[in-house]
Amino acid sequence: MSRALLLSLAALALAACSPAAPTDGDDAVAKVQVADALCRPTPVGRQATGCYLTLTAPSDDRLVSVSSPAAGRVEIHESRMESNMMMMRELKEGMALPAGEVVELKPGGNHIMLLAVTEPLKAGDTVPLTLTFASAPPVEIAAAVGQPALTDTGHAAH
Ligand SMILES: [Cu+2]
Repeated sequence: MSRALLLSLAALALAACSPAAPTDGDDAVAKVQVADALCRPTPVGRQATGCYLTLTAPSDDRLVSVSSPAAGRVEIHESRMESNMMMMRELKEGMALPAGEVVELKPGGNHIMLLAVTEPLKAGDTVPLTLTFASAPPVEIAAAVGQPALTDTGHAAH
């Protein structure tokens, strides 16, 4: 075999390699994984309550909004301690979801806030939630209603 032929075969092999390399994003409609969805029962006489869940986005994304037929309005909240009081604030821009990272919404931290809840939520009920993301398709889930386990802060603030 001549040297020139060997070189051209090598070039062909290289050329065949690069464009045919499989892309790792072959699942173009990868969904955000949602787990452990739980809403607290509505306190007696109140129409607002918090929901918690964990989100894992396949690529960098953002939880932009949540809706539910069980609530007139749903907001994404953060909780912070201010002067020894737990304060809540709406995250108007939603929440960043870094690729592959498990993002927890939990008591004492970020949570989903159901407002103007139409019917009282009792333990054992389920609440349909639709989560909307900046890039990934929306995800519909049924969150269980119940009391979350106490967190390491020792009290059950939402
Ligand atoms: Cu809240």
